[in-house]
Amino acid sequence: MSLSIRSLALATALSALTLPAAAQTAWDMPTPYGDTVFHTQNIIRFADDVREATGGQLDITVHSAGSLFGHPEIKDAVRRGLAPIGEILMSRLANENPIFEADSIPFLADSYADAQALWDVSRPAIEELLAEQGLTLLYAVPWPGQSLYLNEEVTDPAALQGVTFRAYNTATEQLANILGMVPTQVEAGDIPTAFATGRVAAMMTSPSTGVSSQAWDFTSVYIDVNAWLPKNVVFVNTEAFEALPEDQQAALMEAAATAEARGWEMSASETEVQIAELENNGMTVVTPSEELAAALSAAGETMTAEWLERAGDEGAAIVEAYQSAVQ
Ligand code: PCA
Repeated sequence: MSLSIRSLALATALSALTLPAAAQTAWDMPTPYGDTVFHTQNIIRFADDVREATGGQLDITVHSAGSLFGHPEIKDAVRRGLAPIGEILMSRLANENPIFEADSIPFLADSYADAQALWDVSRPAIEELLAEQGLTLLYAVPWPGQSLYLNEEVTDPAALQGVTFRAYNTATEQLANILGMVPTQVEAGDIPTAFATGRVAAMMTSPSTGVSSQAWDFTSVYIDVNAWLPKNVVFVNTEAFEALPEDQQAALMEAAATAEARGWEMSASETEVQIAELENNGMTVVTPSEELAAALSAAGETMTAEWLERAGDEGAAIVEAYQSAVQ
């Protein structure tokens, strides 16, 4: 070998050796909802932002629709480090602490301004609860307001008695029980099958999930109740986070703040669009009758009282801080 070829070979070998130091970190990110859902779209942009800000060094691959871990498994998978980062519906953690489901109490915070105020006052407690499990909160984004999907227009709340109902957390289960409905837990991706096989006949969810599950195929009436705005949270395994170089940690946090602001805007701006989409596909869009509105608001009051009992002093402090913020 000539000297120059030899030094070229040496240089190549050396650069191969130095590669691992600059190697990228590849993170798999399990999420529960489908690719067309705005939350997932926002996460895909978040991953793009992180990739760009780190010059490709932190590369997050989004595994949507429960394809890597099912929704019920995602939090533990991230806690145990099986996946470094993930997303869930926050109120799914209500069995751990009622603070996680404050955003699922009907009519406590039913506008974007109120939902923002509730998030501002509950965020520190949520951060702390997650930190105790080795998780670092990145951001939270609400779904549009939750409304009723039925097969016929209901004006008298008595007509809900005995109707089978698709629930997605303990709060929706509790609400169904108060209204005399029969709840069954069904993941968002399984909604069409649950209706098609007759397991459920009604649900309460956002216009976003109504559209992504093509609710017009199995329900005909959308009652615009707009009762609460439950949030998805994105969090990272704290050890995995701390293992990143500091500039990447900062880039991740910055992309998270951007994703939070963008997600709230996406949520608000798609509410009307998705209700129109339900209507365009043949659903009847109505406002609740006075009787139905009264029954739902009474259910909300019962649920607020029961939640305050469960959530103790910490819950009371959050609700007080919230109420003085929105006054
Ligand atoms: N969509 C999710 C949670 C709340 C919402 O609007 C679902 O129905 O499962």
